[in-house]
Amino acid sequence: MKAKKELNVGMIGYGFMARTHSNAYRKVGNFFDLEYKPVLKSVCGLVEAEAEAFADRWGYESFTTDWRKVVERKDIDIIEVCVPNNYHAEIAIAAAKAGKMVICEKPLALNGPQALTMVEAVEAAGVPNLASFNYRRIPAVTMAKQLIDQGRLGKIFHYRSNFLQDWTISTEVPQGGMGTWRLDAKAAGSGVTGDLLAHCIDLALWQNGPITGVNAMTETFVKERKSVESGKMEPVGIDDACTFFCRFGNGSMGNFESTRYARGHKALFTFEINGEKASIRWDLHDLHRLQYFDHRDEGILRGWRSIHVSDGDQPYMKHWWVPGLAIGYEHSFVHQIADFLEGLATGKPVGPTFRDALATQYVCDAVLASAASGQWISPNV
Ligand code: SOE
Repeated sequence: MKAKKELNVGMIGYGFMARTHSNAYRKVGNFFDLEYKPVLKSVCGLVEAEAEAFADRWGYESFTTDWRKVVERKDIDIIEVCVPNNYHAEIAIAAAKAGKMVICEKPLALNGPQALTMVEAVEAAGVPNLASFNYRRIPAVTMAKQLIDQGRLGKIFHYRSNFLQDWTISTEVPQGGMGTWRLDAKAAGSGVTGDLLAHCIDLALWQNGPITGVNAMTETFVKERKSVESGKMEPVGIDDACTFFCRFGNGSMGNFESTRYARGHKALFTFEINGEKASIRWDLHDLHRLQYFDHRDEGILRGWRSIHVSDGDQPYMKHWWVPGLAIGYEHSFVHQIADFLEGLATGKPVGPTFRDALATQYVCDAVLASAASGQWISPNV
C-alpha cells in the first residue's frame, strides 16, 4: 500500500464546531481513499484545562492557550479557525502569512471589508483555503446542485429558503460567553443574518447564481440582555430575525427568512427552487430526502417524488454503509474534509473558497444595510 502524506492539523477553538471538524478528521481516512492522512497535532483554547480535556478526548498530540504558537509551528500544515467570528480575520491572516492552509468556520468575517482582507491574505500567500459551509455536502443538497446543473429545472423563477430556530426566546439567555457569543454583536458581527442566513445565501449563490439586489427587514425582539463579560444588562446589537426579498442575475426572485423566535423549530433549514420544467425542495429535518417534481412526467403519474438519497450512485453515499442506510449532520463535515484533501491531491481547489464566502458576506452586508435604510441595495461584488 502506498504511504500516505501526513497533513498536520492545528485546531483553533474547542467548541461545537471544533468538535464537528475534529470528528471529521478522525473519520475521513476510514471511509475515503485519500493521498493525505490528517494528524491532529495541536488544539488551542482559552482555558488550559478545557484545551487539555479536548486534546485528550479527540486525540490531539498537544494543547495550548496561545493560538500564535500553533500558527508559528513549522510542523503544522493546516490551521482550522473554529472560534467566534471576531477572531476569524486575525487568525486566518496570520496563518496565511505563515504559509498554512486555512479552513475557517462561517460566516467568514464580521463584514465584507474584513472578509476581503482574508481573501487577499490567502490569495497573496497562495495557500489552499475553504470556508466551512457544511450543508453543501449533505448528499441530497449536493444532488440538488447536480440536477440544477444538468438543466433539469429549466428557467428558474423562484428560490425560497428558511432557517428557523427558537432558542433565544427567553429573556434570560445572556449575550457573550462560550455558548452564547452568537448573541453578542461584538463577537458575532450580526445575528441570524450572519449565523443562519449565511448558510441559505451560500447555497443560493452556489445553486442559483449571483444576487443583484436585496430588500430586507430585521427585528430585535429582546432589546437588552445580561452580558456574560460585564454581568450587567446591555443593549442587544444583533438581529433576532431577518426576512428579505431579492433578485438573482438569472431573473428569478428570492424569498428568505430566518429567526431564532419560531417556537417549535430547532433548526428548520429548507430551500425550494421552482423552475419552468421542474421543482426541488429540501429540509434539514429530513436531510436524506430530496423532493422533486418534474412536469415532463406522464400526466396521470405526475407528482412530487420523495427521493431517499442513499444509494451508491448518489453523492458521497458509496463511501458509507449499504444502499438505503442513513447518515447525518456530522457526515457533511467528513465530506468537506474529504473533498478538501482530494482537492489538494488533484490541485483542483474545492469551494466554497474564501472568495466564494466573500460573496456571501457581501450579500449579508447588503441585507443589513437594506434593513437599516429601508432601501433596495445591490450587494458589492
Ligand atoms: C446556531 O445555533 C447554529 O449552530 C449555527 O451557528 C450553525 O452554523 C448552524 O448550522 C446550526 O445553528
